[in-house]
Amino acid sequence: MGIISRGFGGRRRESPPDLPPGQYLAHDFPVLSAGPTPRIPLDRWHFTIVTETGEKHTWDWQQFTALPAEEITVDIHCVTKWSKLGTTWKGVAIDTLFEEVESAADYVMAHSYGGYTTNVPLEDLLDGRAWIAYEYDGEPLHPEHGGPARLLIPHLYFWKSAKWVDGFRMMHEDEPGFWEDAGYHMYGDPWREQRYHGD
Ligand SMILES: Nc1nc2c(c(=O)[nH]1)N[C@H]1C(S)=C(S)[C@@H](COP(=O)(O)O)O[C@H]1N2
Ligand SMILES: [Mo]
Repeated sequence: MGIISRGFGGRRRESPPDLPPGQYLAHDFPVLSAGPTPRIPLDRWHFTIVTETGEKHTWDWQQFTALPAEEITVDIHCVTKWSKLGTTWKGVAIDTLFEEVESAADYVMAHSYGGYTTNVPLEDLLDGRAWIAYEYDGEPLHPEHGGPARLLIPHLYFWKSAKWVDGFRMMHEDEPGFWEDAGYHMYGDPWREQRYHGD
């Protein structure tokens, strides 16, 4: 078999160490949306946190983009098995929003324009682990990828990163969002391959 060079047929295919189990590298940026892309004019955009006591904190676009923002470079992992390494974003850390919000609840339901929802423990949104991103790759976030602004929680499967996000509802108990209610995992850690309920 001398005509087959080493490394072509002779080696097991190994996934790169920075890919969670079962994932492959995507070189484009797939669009995954469960419905039509909502178009939200910036002068009508709002983001609202409703606490467990019913208190509301709202930012309009001007107030939101006046908050301190960060450049973020992270890997993202979709449950349909594509991953994208080193994506770059600009956004506001969720920590920054919670400097203005008093809450004793442990869970968040993220809500989006268009009706999508997804649940996340509050602690997973804090300590610099999640953002509301409004730029991707140096450009305003494209509507198909969730613009004007989307949640970005890179350490969980990407369905948790709600596109067109418009608010959080604080909850004492964990409740399923859109995909979680359809059988996907309540938490969704890609490194533990928590794809579906029961994984
Ligand atoms: N509002 C909303 N957010 C969403 C979705 C959706 O259908 N609606 N799909 C989720 C899923 S399953 C994935 S993989 C990512 C896809 O983001 P992208 O289209 O920017 O790649 O968005 C997540 N956020
Ligand atoms: Mo996904």
